[in-house]
Amino acid sequence: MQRKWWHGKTAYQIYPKSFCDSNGDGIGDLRGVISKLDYLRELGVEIVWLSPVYPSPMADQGYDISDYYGIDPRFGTMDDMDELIAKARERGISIVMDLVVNHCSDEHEWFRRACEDPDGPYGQFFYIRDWHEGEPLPCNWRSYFGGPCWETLPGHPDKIYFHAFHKKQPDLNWENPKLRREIYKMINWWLDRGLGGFRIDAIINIKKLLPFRDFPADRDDGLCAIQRMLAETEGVNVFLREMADETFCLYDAFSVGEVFNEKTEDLPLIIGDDGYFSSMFDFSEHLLGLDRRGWHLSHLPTAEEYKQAAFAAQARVADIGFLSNIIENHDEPRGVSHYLPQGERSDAAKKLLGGLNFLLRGLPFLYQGQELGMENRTGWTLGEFDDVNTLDQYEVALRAGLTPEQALRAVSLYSRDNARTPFQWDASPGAGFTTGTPWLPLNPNYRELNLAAQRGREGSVYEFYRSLIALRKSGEYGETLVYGETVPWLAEQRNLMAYLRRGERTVLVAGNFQGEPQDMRLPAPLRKLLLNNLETLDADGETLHLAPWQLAVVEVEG
Ligand code: TEU
Ligand code: CA
Repeated sequence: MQRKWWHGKTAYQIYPKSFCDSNGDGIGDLRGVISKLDYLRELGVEIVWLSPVYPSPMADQGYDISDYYGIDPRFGTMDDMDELIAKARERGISIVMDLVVNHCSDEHEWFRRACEDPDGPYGQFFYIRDWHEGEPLPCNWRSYFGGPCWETLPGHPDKIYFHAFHKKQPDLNWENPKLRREIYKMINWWLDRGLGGFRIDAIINIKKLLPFRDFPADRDDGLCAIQRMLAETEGVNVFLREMADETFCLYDAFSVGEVFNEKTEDLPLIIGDDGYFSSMFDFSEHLLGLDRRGWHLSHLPTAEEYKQAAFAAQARVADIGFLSNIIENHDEPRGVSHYLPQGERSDAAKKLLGGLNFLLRGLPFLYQGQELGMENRTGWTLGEFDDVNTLDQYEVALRAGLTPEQALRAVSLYSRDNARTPFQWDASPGAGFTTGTPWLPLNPNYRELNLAAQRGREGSVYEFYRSLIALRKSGEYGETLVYGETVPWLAEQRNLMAYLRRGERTVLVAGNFQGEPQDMRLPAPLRKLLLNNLETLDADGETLHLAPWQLAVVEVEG
């Protein structure tokens, strides 16, 4: 496998709206991010992915972009962005932006012009069809945020346009070479500004199954999940290859795809040596227990399910390329509230989950606050939710017959807003995030759970993450942890998640994924203890006696 400049780095996702507010308006901003660059360096991250900061009406929190060449005034100015890129670079950090090109905002100039003249050139930038009241829609696909994928074109009662997400996010027509050229031009404009690369949003959706057609309904709304069409669609690889050749490859830029529903045989095309993306997220753990019929029918994953999914993903990719490994992002509940049993909030368990994920082969991505062990917010009321997805799922649950209380409980477990509550810097009012009123309520646990309480405190979750990052960067073990193969160890032993990373050296990662002690046979004699989430480790010649939630990282004889 070819070596790449980013392989040995740790990446970190910032959700700008909730990271640090510099001017007291309750909304995080770029000057806030700049003020925390030294913090990010101290943590050890070297790639920072910023969720969208472009001008946006915020129907989907910036994932509805009305100008690809600007910065939303809520977040700052283009000068702030340039300063951020430059100051980050001085600290050895590459800035990666979000590339949202499956759709734009209905307030983007392209869409406005398409509405003015649907038969003109900008009409071809979207999927616009003729339609009359009473006729069936071109297809019965359900948009990700609920309801049909079709909406009346403003000003044209006899025309409709396609949107895979919110109706304020019209899909761009990638079949049109003019549109594709506009996108590539914009990507290169940003790369010329010194950007390290992009995280590429919802990208598998850019190829539509054409002509549009129906699938059997999967709920009583007569619609069918849009993912169903993705399974039948061919040809997305052609667009993405072209995009890479025209943009990322010219700059040796980093690119990580938000790829769902990929076909195994396509993995080399996607993330192989000459793949069109540097990396792609591993969502196999995230998908565990999710029921497409609604969050209220979903179940939380068990330790065994988590382990098997992670091992399967590692085996599937093996040495084809690098997955990007996460326990959470801005679309998911907090990993520690999702993958650990309900109510389990010990630091040991949080470190176990984080360490098991971080040390897998691939590129580790942390999501802001993960390094503190931030948790789902509890006690949500309906009115406190901002996220469109959550509000839709609440309706879905009500329609399925749940009481309002049951529906609220169900969506509280899965809401994307759990990850979007402000970063907990300290115990002051506003959590050090803002001097004003935060745009989304804080998690009330910020008084105890915050950076100030953990920084420099031996044994804190934060210091544990710093050690993980340092170990992966170390001269002695870096090579093994970055490039070594992953070999599951005793995969059948219940609630034990253990694996070897085998490279120059052999490192054993052994996690007791339960609240009871558990013994584990060693694959080879112990050489050295590298990391431990508890104070002591009980081992004899052949066995590790793991305490509840214990994670031990040890070098063994190779
Ligand atoms: O998410 C794409 C995506 O596939 C979502 O349906 C995701 O599965 C869902 O949010 C989970 O609840 C990306 C962004 O990450 C997300 O924030 C945006 O809302 C979406 O694209 C539209 O741009
Ligand atoms: Ca602000």
